[in-house]
Amino acid sequence: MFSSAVAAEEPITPPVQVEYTQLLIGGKYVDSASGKTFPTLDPRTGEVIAHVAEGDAEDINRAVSAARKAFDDGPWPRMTAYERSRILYRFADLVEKHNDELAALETWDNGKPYEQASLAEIPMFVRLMRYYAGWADKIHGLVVPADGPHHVQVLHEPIGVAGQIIPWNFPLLMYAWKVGPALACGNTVVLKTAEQTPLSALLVSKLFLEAGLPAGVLNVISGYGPTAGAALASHMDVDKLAFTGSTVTGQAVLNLASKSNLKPVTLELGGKSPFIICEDADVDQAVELAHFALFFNQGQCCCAGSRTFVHERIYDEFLEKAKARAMKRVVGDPFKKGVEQGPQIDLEQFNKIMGYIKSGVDSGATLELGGERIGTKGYYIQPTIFSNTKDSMPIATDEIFGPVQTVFKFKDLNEVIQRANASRYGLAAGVFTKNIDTANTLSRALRVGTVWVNCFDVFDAAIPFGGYKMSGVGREKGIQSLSNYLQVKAVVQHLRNPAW
Ligand code: TXE
Repeated sequence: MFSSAVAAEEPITPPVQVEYTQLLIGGKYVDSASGKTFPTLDPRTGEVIAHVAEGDAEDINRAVSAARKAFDDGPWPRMTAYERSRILYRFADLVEKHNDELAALETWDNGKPYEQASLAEIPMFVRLMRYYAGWADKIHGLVVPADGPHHVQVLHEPIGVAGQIIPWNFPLLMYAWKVGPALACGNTVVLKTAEQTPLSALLVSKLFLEAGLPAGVLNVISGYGPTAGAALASHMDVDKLAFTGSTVTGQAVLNLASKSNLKPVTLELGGKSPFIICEDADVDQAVELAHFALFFNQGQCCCAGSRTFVHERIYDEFLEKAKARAMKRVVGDPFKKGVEQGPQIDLEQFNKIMGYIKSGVDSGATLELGGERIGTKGYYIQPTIFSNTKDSMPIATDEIFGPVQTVFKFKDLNEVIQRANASRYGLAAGVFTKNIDTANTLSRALRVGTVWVNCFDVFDAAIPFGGYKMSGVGREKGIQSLSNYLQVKAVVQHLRNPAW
């Protein structure tokens, strides 16, 4: 039996009200130009939480104009870097003060456990903002020694208006990853949130205005991808595009960017990350970490450890213990204390995951655990485990983005390296071993942007994150993210008296 009975109970009333449902353009909350709205749904029930202004191409135009004006006429890029830094710090303080309210809205709109949002995600948001606030007045160029009678400066300037498109799995954290570095570098922003989760970005942006962010510096558009998102990606007056989402949509926005004004694009896309458990591993610890690596956030993580490779000597013990752990996973109303797993984001994702579970069974993998919907309301899925999975099956190659763990057996390091790398993705990997030589060998051999050794999902603000191969282009977080939002200008000055 799963510890999932709570899903059947009446949903808890969220301890928060929805106050902001309009678009944020030029420092004001406004209706969409068309007057249209769309419903945002509670994943616990499928019921409407609120109707939100639906931005489309016309609203993107309005938002880009506002961002353009705030960039070209100021004050943002012309303010002192110290003053920009202070606004970001003030914003972080306000977010910290409103931690519980923001966490409640995030849980309501997304379905993630409230404890996860309030104890981890909002504090991480605050940490990210303070990290970028700290950078704002430390971005500077170089003076380089060039041949000839020249004084050469390399200036780092803000790139201009940044268009940013984010997904629904970590609405506030994705906001922080994108908006933090863009504003710290002196850019202005038009942010398009995911249609499934528009609410928390609208609330948190109100705090930004309260912190003193000038009008037009940050504009937030709720709306759909093919309308608002595509208009942003193809806008001629947007100087840079940052996108997080599926690989297919990433390809589409790259196309739109290249066909319009060749704006540079950073992409953070899908993954199928291997989690490799070596023969010397402590099995109990490995089970717990592999469980966390896959099931965290309902399995809706781009870097989820979704291919669990276990050495053959400990495979049987691992599988039994992994099943026992997953059976104890507490699934239910995410507002309830102690709940580890809430509902999936929406019906579309729910159907996609159930389709993959069926495909796993149909293609001959062994369904060790779960595989069913929980309850009749909302999008709850049992923690699910497959074994006897062939590397070529769709459940082994595709991003399922749900609570489905697939366990594979391996014999030696060379074999597991080859199999782990045999993926079109290259976002992240986990390695579990006590042997430092094994850890180093795997870390170097795996073609991924992040290797977590004896840990997983460590997301410090200073650590760069991004993918190899079809998992993306560029890095976010850390010092690396700043270069996404900076232009480099060389100023070459002829010296009349080179002796000095
Ligand atoms: O993603 P989309 P979806 C993966 C995951 C999931 C799958 C589909 O496997 O099951 O993607 O999810 C906007 N032009 N990830 O459909 O479509 C859209 O409005 C411009 C991995 O939600 O990529 C939203 O704001 N924008 C991932 C954002 O793109 C467009 C997180 C993401 O939506 C657009 C989410 C268009 N034509 C899903 N079409 C990760 N890397 O973490 C859509 N959008």
